Amino acid sequence: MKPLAKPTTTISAALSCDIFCNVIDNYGDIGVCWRLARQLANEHGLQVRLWVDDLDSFAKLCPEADAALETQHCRGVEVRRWQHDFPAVQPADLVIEAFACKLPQSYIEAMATREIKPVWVNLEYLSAEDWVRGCHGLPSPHPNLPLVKYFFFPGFTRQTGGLLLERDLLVRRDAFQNDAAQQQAFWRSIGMQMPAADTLKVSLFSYENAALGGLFDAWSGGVQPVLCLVPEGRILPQAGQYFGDAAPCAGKTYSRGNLQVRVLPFVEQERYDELLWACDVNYVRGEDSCVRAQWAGKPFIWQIYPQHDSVHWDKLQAFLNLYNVTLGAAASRALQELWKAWNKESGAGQAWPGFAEVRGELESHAQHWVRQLAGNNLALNLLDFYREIGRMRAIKIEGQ
Ligand code: TRH
Repeated sequence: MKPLAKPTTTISAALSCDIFCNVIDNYGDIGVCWRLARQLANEHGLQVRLWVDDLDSFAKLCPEADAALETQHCRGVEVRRWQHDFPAVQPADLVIEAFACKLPQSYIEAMATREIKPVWVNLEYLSAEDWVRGCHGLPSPHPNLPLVKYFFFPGFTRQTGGLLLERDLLVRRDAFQNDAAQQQAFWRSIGMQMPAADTLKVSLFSYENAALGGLFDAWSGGVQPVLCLVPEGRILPQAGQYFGDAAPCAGKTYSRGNLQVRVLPFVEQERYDELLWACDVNYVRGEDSCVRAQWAGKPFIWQIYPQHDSVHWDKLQAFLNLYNVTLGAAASRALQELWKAWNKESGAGQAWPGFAEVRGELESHAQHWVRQLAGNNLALNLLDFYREIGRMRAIKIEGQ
């Protein structure tokens, strides 16, 4: 693997950052914010305060956290409960509102009173759609305060803000994949022996999906043994139902034909990567797990977060268009068929054999894709953006 590009930005340890996270549902909002907070604090030396309005969700990703506390320190980050009565605090130098959550009015007013105004960024959802590159970095002046908010879009091309990637992630991934002892330790940690070499290992993190039974049928009736690892969550009742169990829970194992299903506990965020690295194929969903599956360099199937107006189909197709550019025609067709069947919740069992047939090509492609993306690091881009805004402001003041 090629070494990653050297960080282009060094920021003084005194730089402070407030990240605001409103948990809408599931774990994606807090998943992204928590990952970014740790990176800014631990890799770039920022003083990070993470304001979260749902500490129970946060504690799932970071089990050492105490959801009852108003203030706590976790992994180098100050984690604060974000509640209605917002305390009078000094706003940070860099203010990140995640996914257009609404900042407290008192905080916005306090930002406006700072002599050097904070760099205020709205970190948007990830999308591969073309319009993103035109909107990345755009300013939005506040209607009546001397403040400007900037749109910062993650993405897959150089014209966007890139993706969250820890500095050592790919090195740790490679070390894990080349070390049988680390892999054995992983399997032991989930209460299992290392599976036989001919077993296909699949992780399945997904929303409810009516196509699950068909997929399980394809695996149970297939020629290759399949071990499917299902983290506790929204798909679990359906997985249990398939095996006639109304109370599936972590630790249970089910078998039918050539399929074995094991239910896993929801693990802390850092450990989820190991699950992706240990498997041959990963089913992921939403936003953050989808990015992690890409860093794993393995074939994956993405269940996109469904939106009422069906705009998620455009988003899915935009990603497929980009991802499939350098993929052979047969592999591209097989991948699209399974992804679309899984997202339509119909026909995933029929689409599976085609996908399994091109798995080797999909795996090389997945590794090539990682190399293509790895130099475009969101945290570094964000810090470069911060510096650039500061530089532009200085020029403007000098020119006045
Ligand atoms: O949970 P998600 O579906 O999250 C979201 C939200 O619904 C959000 O509102 C929506 O806008 C967004 O999707 C698109 O999927 P996501 O983004 O993959 O987040 C899951 C997080 O949980 C991710 O950080 C990985 C983590 N995780 C663990 O930490 N441990 C686990 O065992 C598993 C399975 C996941």
